[in-house]
Formats: sequence, structure tokens, C-alpha cells
Amino acid sequence: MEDKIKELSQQIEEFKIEGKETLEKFRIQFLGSKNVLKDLFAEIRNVAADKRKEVGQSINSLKTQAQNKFDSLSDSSEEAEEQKSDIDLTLPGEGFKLGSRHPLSLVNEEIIEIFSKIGFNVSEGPEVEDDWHNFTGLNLPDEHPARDMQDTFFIEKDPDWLLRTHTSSVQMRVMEAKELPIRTITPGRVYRNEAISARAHCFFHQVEGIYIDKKVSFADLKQTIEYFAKEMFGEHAKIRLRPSYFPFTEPSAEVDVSCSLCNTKGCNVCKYTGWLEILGCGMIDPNVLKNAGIDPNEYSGFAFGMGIERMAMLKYEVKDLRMWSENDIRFLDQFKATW
Ligand code: 2U9
Repeated sequence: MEDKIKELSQQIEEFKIEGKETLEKFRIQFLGSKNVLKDLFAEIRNVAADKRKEVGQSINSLKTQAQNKFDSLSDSSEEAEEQKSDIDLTLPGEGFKLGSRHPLSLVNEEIIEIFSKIGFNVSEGPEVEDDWHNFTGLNLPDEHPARDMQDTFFIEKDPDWLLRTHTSSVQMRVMEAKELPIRTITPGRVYRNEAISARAHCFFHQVEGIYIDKKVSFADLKQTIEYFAKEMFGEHAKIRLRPSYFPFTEPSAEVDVSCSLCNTKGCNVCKYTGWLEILGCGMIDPNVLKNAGIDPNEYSGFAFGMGIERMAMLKYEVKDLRMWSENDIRFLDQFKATW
């Protein structure tokens, strides 16, 4: 009897259940109305009286073993059946979430498009620059405050190398390498050693431009800036120039565009002045031309520079500079409709 019980326990253990049909076979064999365990109970009367209790308990354990195996496998096969029926292959797929162009890229491309219409090409150059192209060649001598450690990220191993503080360094390289005349813009990232806040960042983006040819005048500069302002801000846009100073241009000016929100009447966007500052410009200093091997008696040129973040802030009325580089999807998603 003991051997029979062991054999049945092994059979229950080893019975392979692979789906509904074999599960039903198992149920009939070990738990059905004519199951094999019932035969064992019937044979109990042939067991010696003092062993009957123990044998009865062993047969009961067999029954529990069979029931547990059945229960656990019938649960999982029901789940599998349910899951199978959950999948509706006729439903449309979920698709991919489309990204959007970064607003700074949109503004950058708009500026490139505007200048390309009047013959400016695009030049690019290294972000890690040498002292000559970023400072000395551009009329920024050793003692100039812009070279201060607090404004510039120097490369620790060799302070002759630094992260460019403006894209004028690219123009310097173009002037050295290219044939005249030159009409080019340089969009790109620049670095300043500043604490990050709503109004300052340690990197931002610029577009600078130069035009060098025989007889280029301040009137050409003014006309070019006016064309740009009207393309960028609309036909109604007016500009005004204020005298200024930059080491690499002489004379120099800062340019304001009329505030389109209040039509120069004054509002909180233009701080009640009616005007918004958009860029700096000037005639390229003869010294800078000489430094690049261009004869200032034969050639003259104008230059201008603007911050892309500033342009984008004016266009989209964003007040915190940090938004441009945080890459918060909720912020970026708002620019989807514009492309
Ligand atoms: C060469 C010679 C001169 C580029 C210029 C500015 C004036 C200017 C600022 C605008 C806002 C930088 O992004 S900003 O902080 N730039 O005001 N930039 S003239 O002059 C050059 C460039 C290259 C060879």
C-alpha cells in the first residue's frame, strides 16, 4: 500500500499539464468521480487496524497534492486564455510621439533665411578657440576686462586656449582664409563664466555677420539692419541707432526696434520706452582688418551681432533664460504648431 501511495504521488508530481485538455485529463484521473485515489480508500479495509489511520492520512495528502496542482495550473491557464482574448489585432497601433523643433533652432533658421536672401552664406568654426582668434586679433588687448577669468572659461592646462566668448572668432578665421569680398554670418554657441539665473547663463547662442568689400559704408550697414528688422518683426518695424563702443568696431552702435506690442507708445514689454534692443553693430576697426591680412586702405566692412535667445524671448515673450536649455517637454511642445 505504501509503495502504491508513493507511486501515485510521483505520478501527480510528474504529470505534464500543457493546456486545457491535459488539465482536464489530470482532473478526471485524480479528482474526478472515479478517480484512482478512491480505489485506495476502498483498499484501506485490507490494512492492519493499527496502521489504518496513518495510511488514511497519506491518501488524504495525495488528494491535497492533486487538488493544489490542479488549482494552481487552472488559475494560470485561465489567465492566459483571458490575456489571449484581450488582444484585439484589428485595433490601430499606438504610433510614435513626434518631437518638435527647438524654438532656438526655429529662430536661428529664420535669421539664416533672412540673411541668405541678400547674399550672406553661413560659416562655422571651433568652440574651443585660441587667444588670437577670440581676443588679440579682434583688438582685445591683454589688459581688456572681457579677458577676465570671471568672464571667460580658460582651458586649465593652457590658458592660451579657451571656450569662445563670441562667434567673432569664426569671422576672424574666415577673413584670414577666404578671398574677398566676404559676406557671411556665423550662428553658434558661445560661453561666458556667469552664474546661471533668469537673466544670465554660462552659454548662449549668437548670430554675427560681416560684410567686407571695397567701399562698404555705414549706410550699407544701416540699410542691411533695417531690412533684417522688417523681415524679422514685420513691415511696420522701425529701427533706431544709438552710439556705442565695441573694441572690434569703430564707429559702433546699438540698434533698437520699435515695440510692436504698443507701437512705440510704451508698455511693460519695452519697459515703457517704446523700443527694444535687438543687436550691436559697427564698421570693422581698421586694426582688425590689418590683423587678418586685409588692407584697410583698399577694403572696408561692417559687422553686427545678436543673441538668439534674446530674439526668441522677444518673439515668444519668454522671460526666463533658463527655459531655453532645460528641455522641458511641456515647454517645447508649445512650439509644435510653428513648423
Ligand atoms: C569681426 C569684427 C567685428 C561683431 C559685433 C556686436 C557688435 C554685438 C553682441 C550682441 C548681443 C553680442 O550676443 S551678444 O551679447 N554683439 O553687439 N557684435 S559688432 O563684430 C565683429 C565681428 C567679427 C571680425
